Amino acid sequence: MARLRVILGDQLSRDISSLKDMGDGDVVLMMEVADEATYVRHHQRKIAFLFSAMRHFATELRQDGVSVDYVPLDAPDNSGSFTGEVRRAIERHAVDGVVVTEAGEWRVESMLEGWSTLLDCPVDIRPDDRFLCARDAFEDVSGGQGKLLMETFYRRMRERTGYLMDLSGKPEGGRWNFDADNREPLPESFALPDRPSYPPDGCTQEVLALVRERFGNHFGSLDGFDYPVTRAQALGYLRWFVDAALPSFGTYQDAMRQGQPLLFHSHLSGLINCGLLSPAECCGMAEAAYRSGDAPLNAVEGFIRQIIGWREFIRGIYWSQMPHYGEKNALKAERRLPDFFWTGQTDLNCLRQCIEETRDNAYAHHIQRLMVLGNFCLLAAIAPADVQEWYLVVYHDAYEWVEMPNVVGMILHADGGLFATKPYAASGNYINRMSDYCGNCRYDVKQRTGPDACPFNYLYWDFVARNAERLKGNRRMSRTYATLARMDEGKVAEMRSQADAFLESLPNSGDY
Ligand code: FAD
Ligand code: DLZ
Ligand code: SF4
Repeated sequence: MARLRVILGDQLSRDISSLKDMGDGDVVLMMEVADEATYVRHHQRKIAFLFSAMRHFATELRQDGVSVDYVPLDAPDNSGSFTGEVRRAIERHAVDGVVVTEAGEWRVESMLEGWSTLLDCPVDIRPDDRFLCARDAFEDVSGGQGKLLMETFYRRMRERTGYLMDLSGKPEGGRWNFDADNREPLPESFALPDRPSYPPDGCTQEVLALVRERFGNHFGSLDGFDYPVTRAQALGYLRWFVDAALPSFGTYQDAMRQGQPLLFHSHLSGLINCGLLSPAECCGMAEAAYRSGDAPLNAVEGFIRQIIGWREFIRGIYWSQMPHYGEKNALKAERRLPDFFWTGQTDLNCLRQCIEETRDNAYAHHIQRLMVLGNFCLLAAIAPADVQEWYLVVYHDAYEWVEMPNVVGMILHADGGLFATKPYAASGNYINRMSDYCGNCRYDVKQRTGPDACPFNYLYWDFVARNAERLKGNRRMSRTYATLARMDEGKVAEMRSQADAFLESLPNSGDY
């Protein structure tokens, strides 16, 4: 019985469940389809990265003797959709069934679930065991029905996986979490390591030309594209990160530096999310560096927490809350996304830097996404649907399962605090402490009102005052509300009216 093994663009792992027990006559189907590139208009670099990684993965499968049917975007008769291509492949290969690993996103999972009826063919949908917490184990690991806390989930994940546990079953170093050691700004003279670069080979150059031709009007730039796109390159990049950047990753995890988008961050998210690297091997290599004395505990614990903690937790939130999670809007945010998110044309230097880096690299690190861009969207009450679309479009690692909870829950508090104990709202003071952006800005981060005042300052107090009814009962906000209560009423009114005027002045055409 021959079966069609379907591999989606974020399933580029040799040991994925859909490739297990391959039999004679089985064919792997991979397809570049216009629907996936355009259901939101993804950043050009994201499309190029994924198509190149897919093409290289197909080549490697063929080198291993696997029969692969690869449908390029410009193939004649390409129907442009997953369902259309699976239908055509079933006809081409006369297979008796389809095998596929569950999809990362609800949207695509619904398609897979419809195939057996629509295509009149048995479809075996298998669990995605590359994740360390299965979808149906999330409720149990996260502690059931009560408040969902990442820290509770993370500790259980440490126990389940054994990462950084000592022989007596206690956390290494006597603490679960070394986050308090990981909030240093970067000293001015601190040297950054040189990153490896992977110049495009012939295959990637063809993909770059295709993307320029078909999606050249999408956001972002392809200039200087040098991502790893093969399994070997991805492994080499992980090795480089663990040896050269991981030792300082923890301490400077929250720092931002103008013109330096990556600092000590791993840049591994895209490689993990598309399957070229497994979360387990990333954590394993990092833990080995700690055990051999090559990386300190605060760095290794911080990195492993991002992966077995945040990444897995976020995925659990997504699947436990879909299909209506994206519609949440607890703070009733209705403003359209300002155009400068697409053009970078703003005189707020922190935003300009983060948007320009996003445009050039399809990357910004976590604190830029959370505390600069996300913080602005929260303070300015940008509609969650607009913010979700922007984050899904602009980052090379963006898939709805990871983007949506980070936007809806983490930055916008639109789910009313399902897992965040308080909104991540901050004034310009935080950005000034963690970056050198303010020194190069036309605004004065110390001023709260007046033409030179940092907009993050008056927007912050406007946000606090506007949401008082909902947030002042939150114990973690009590100091903020006590400060607001002590402020001169006239000063608060001045900040609020300046916030209104500033927000009203932002063009938002809705186009990109
Ligand atoms: P590092 O700082 O080196 O961290 C190591 C790894 O930890 C990452 O590669 C990633 O796999 C994981 N990780 C860290 N934080 C998170 C998190 N909050 N959620 C999930 N995984 C995490 N990450 C995505 O992979 N795709 C997204 O679409 C995405 N959208 C985001 C949107 C917002 C609003 C925010 C605040 C965060 C988002 N993140 C997303 C999480 C995080 O910002 C990125 O994973 C990280 O910046 C990727 O860079 P890195 O690989 O250098 O990460
Ligand atoms: C993101 C993306 C893009 C742009 N193009 C394709 C594609 O042509 N073929 C494909 O198999 N996957 C693509 N992807 C990734 C899918 O969107 C991703 O696999 C699903 O979102 C998972 O649910
Ligand atoms: Fe951003 Fe305000 Fe600093 Fe300017 S002064 S960079 S707007 S935080």
